[in-house]
Amino acid sequence: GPAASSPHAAAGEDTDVDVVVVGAGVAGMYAVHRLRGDGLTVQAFEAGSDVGGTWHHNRYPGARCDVESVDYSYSFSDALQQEWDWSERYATQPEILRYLHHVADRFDLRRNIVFNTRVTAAHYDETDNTWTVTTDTGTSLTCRFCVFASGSLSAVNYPDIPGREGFAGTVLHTAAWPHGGADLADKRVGVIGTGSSGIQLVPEVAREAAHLTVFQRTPNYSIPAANRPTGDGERREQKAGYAERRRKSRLSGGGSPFVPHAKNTLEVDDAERERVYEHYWDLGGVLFSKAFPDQMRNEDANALARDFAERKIRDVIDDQSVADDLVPTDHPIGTKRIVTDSGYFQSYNRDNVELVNLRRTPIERVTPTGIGTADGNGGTDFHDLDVLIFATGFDAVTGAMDRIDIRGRGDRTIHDAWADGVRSYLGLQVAGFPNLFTVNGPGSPGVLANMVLTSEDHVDWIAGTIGHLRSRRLDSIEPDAAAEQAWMQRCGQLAEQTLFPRADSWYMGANIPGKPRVFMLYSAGFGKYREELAEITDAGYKGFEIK
Ligand code: N01
Repeated sequence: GPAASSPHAAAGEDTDVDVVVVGAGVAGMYAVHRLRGDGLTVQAFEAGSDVGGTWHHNRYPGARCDVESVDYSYSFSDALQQEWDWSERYATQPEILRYLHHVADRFDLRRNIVFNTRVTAAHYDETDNTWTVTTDTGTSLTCRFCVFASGSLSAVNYPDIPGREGFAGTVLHTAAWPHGGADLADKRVGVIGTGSSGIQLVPEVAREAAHLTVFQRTPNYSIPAANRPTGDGERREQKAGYAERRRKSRLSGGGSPFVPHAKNTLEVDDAERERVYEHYWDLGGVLFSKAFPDQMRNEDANALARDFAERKIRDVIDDQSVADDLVPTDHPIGTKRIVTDSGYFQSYNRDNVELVNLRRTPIERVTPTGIGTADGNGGTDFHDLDVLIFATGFDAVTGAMDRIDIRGRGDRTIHDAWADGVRSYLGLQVAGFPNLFTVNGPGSPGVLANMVLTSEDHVDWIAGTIGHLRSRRLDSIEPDAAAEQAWMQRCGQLAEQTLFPRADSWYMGANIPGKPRVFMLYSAGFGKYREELAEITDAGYKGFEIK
């Protein structure tokens, strides 16, 4: 087994390995590299058949990242930064996965990762301060530290729709897409869900399928990616300026080198406002959230941004009665993640694409041959389908860990610890779970920022903290319950200053029935978070108990 091949790091260590890393996506891969480089013995487990996490599983046509590739890439090695060439501004999933495979090869990461193996349990033993990690292949090994790099958007959500199991055609989920691809040519395809995944997928399916029915519960804001190939000159410039680009990103709110306009929405005249909106719209995708500093805080400001977006959306749709159903009406723009698309709304101008508004005509059930929706007159409309695609998202931020039997002090499970609302100190540790670390955990900027940089930051902090303990011959670190509570309160207060709590979003846990409604992230920005984390650490790990 993996344990046998791992030499003990230091005399007197009584565990199989120093660290177990859960997950080999962007965060887990770097954790293996960094912790191993610090002289620790590391064993990673990955449920997928290879590295890549999100980019390994989400292979649906049209999948791309909504952060520019030049930013959504590792910064830990300048040689890596300089040698890798991105072909376009927003790379496709296959290119991002190729990059991650390149990283795994270049740094020889796979030798510390066991694939096709899902961690099912992690139990803390108080008597000897060790963790025992168990997997679905029967492996069980002990370690001093656990690093959960299990992802913020990895626990796949299938909605509980009556009859779902009985569909006789092909069932797919965007986040568990078949590796050989799916044959949609000349098929009647249904897509449930119009979040980022659904909206990226729709134009691709529309081109391929005989007929596409989109089942939309909530219309979403989506902004063209403004994607384009990266030219040689641009690439040279980007590489020459990488250090400065990274420096700006680390000071920014979202982890990429973009800042909002200098003035607030309501401080500029109509002409200037329109110019600023056009500029940020043209930058593409989520960057529109950053047009004005007050856009995510002030409802009147947000309403003006919504008006602009609505005009843009209506502009590209031929039939304005279809546009009526596609224009979002129930949430401020940006409070659900703005989607980055390539021709989404235009898809509805095609003869083979049909929109079903589930607010008006809800799904009644899935049948063996398709989906039945209420027809509005007490009857049922049947939509015949060969393929049914769930683009219904994830149990976000907490779901991956919540599904694992994680037990800390007193045999308390993480599920119990989070039952009344998620708790974490800094998104890095949970009280009662000594030496267990989370990467991009709840209470950190996580998915609100560029996940490659946030992952590197968290892994570096974890490695630094383990180094701190070892050099002082200390055994364990965990947050004080009081510090944790204060931190979550602060996250809640920060969120209250924004419009985020106004949407039924996965940020709020609202997409999962029964999940506590809490804004799960730190919303004051990546740069501000880094500052706070550094202050706390430099003040001798304030709020942590170290023994
Ligand atoms: O998931 P989602 P996603 N009946 O939860 C609908 C990142 N990402 O996979 O809004 C009918 O956003 C649900 O409807 P509603 C990105 O951060 C990025 O699309 O709950 N419909 C919604 O429309 C993103 O935000 C990219 O009313 C049901 C959809 O399913 C995050 O991942 C690409 C339903 C789910 O949307 C998640 O995106 C992909 C039901 N019972 C993902 N249940 C990039 O571009 C759910 N829905 C980088």
